Amino acid sequence: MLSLKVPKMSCGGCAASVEKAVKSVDQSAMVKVDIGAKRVDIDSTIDAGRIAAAIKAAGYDTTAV
Ligand SMILES: [Cu+2]
Repeated sequence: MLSLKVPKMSCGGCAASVEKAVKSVDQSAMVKVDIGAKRVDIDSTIDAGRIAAAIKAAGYDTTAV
């Protein structure tokens, strides 16, 4: 399980964008977004760096939890 803080994520639209970015690198990833905590939990076999890069490419910086 990979947990990331996404400070700029503030609404459902952001959450959808982040989830879409994760799924673009791993279609079968399990993504759980907590907008209040600005946190994303991702269950995936894909390298964490690639997932973070995809989220960043969608416009959201991430930090490790
Ligand atoms: Cu938003």
